[in-house]
Amino acid sequence: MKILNQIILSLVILALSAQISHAQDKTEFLIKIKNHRFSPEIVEVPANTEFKLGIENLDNIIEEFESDDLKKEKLIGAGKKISIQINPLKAGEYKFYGDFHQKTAQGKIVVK
Ligand SMILES: [Cu+2]
Repeated sequence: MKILNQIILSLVILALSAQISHAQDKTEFLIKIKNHRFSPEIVEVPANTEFKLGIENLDNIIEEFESDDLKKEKLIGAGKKISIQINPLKAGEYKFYGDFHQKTAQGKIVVK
């Protein structure tokens, strides 16, 4: 009986940890910053789906990812990578830019 309890307990723990890792397993779309430009500049994502936006700054100067449409703003140190959680979006276009290099660092998320 004790062994059966232990088996059940470990199965429950397994199921729970699988759920947790699934919850963290959201698709990440990666954008790189190089020479004060985003690559890619246009990111297509599915509508009504939670996702992560990974932004890697390959420049040797700090940048700030900013989007008025998404209401997000986050600093990315030189050579650093950040990840931003994005809640499900309706179809449409959402612009973003690098606050410190707005002339070149422009992009948009196209939600379909
Ligand atoms: Cu800013």
